[in-house]
Amino acid sequence: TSSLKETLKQKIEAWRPRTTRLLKEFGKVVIDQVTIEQAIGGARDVRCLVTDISYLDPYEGIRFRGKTIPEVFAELPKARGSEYPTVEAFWYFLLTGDIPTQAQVEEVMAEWKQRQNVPSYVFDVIRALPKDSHPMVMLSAGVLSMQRESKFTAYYHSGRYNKLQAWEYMYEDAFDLVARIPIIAAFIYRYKYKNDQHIPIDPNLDMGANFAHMMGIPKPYDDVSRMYFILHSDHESGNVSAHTTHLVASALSDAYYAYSAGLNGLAGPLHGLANQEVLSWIMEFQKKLGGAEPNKENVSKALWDTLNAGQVIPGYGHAVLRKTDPRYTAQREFCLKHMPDDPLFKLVSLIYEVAPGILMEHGKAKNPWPNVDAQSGVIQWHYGVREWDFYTVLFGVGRALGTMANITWDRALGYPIERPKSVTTEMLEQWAAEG
Ligand code: NMX
Ligand code: MLT
Repeated sequence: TSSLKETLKQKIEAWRPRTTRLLKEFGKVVIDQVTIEQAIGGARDVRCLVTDISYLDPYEGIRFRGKTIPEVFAELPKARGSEYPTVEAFWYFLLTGDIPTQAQVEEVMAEWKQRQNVPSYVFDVIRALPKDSHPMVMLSAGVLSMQRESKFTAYYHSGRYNKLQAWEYMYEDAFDLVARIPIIAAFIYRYKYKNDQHIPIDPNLDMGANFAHMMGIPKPYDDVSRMYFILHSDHESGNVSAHTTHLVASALSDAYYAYSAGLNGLAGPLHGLANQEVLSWIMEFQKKLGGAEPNKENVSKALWDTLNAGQVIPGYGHAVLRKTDPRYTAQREFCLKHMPDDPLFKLVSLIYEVAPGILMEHGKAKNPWPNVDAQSGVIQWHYGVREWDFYTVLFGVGRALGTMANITWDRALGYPIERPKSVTTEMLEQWAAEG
């Protein structure tokens, strides 16, 4: 057993009594109540999920294992000559809550490499799809096709399934999946946009650097990748991709079934696809400008046109956040340091100056501030990934880290099948009449 799995085992065994005690001694303690508005309105703010991997405060934003984004970037071991931690170090941290030593990171890296062999049929499955299929379809289908590899499913059907040990098999699948998904993503990119010309894995590189290498993009795209995957990894449990993954896995479907489903949710324009929508909005805006300089007036007019057409401003608003997303800020800081004069970055900054005021005046969105998606595409664009329908695939590679850590812990803590109760409109009307 690797030291990561051994550490995880100790953490899990130490944690289990906390969950058991809460259930046995305090199971009936009320932590929330549900209003009609929440039942109809997408369960907003209803506290009914538990995760220890990350927590989202509306004003502060995300904390991964209790640490803010700047703390994560400062404290985790970095790749040599890099400004950002390795994804491997972050994976160890998400799973265990501990900052790994350099030796532990190296061990995770070695294990990661052993797990990153993508079966060749995955590429056949992707090639069998119509080439104009959205890259998220290719990613989801590629992930799903690996289901036959599942160690968890084999264990479930082995006749010796033990609830206390099930997490070990989920962990095996989860780790295989996170190691393989960047290879599949890079394959999709080169298949779809680079004449099907591929660059083999470099076994000497960490995950971020290897992804940049396979994409065919020089430094600092390795750091862009590390930053991007870490920032997109997790956003507590209620977001569509994490929640879907958790829900599907709660039926004891394996990691491949669960994450393929999660990716399908990520592909919605109100969720992860918003990063592609931001770029397409900007490109449409520039086309309409016809070479004129963007300024506050023409940006404001374009934003109002979008709102008046009944559409959302992509990259703005959030179901939980009530302030600028710190993931937006982290990427903005990267831009200010590495690409301050990029014209697209300047335009994104100009939008940031006017959009919140317009959304406030419009008066609908509860949060007028930008989210992660408003700032991520411009960095990809700058380093040459201009095929914006690929951007959500990058989100999906990052989100695998959080969701896979979560479903490993779901099994470790024995969370049951998720099955909330529904009611009818008539029942709501009756309760409304009763006050
Ligand atoms: N532009 C225009 N209208 C908006 C926006 C926006 N950016 N955000 C919210 N609204 C509207 C929303 O459509 C709703 O209108 P109506 O009453 O007509 O249905 C009203 O404001 C109230 O919505 P909220 O309660 O503020 O937002 P909700 O929690 O329902 O939805 C989002 C959250 C993120 C889905 C929403 O803000 C949105 O559609 N944003 C644009 C898409 C986007 O950037 N999504 C990415 C989110 C992050 N991610 O990566 O997943
Ligand atoms: C996410 O990262 O999942 C998004 O910000 C959406 C959310 O948290 O609801």
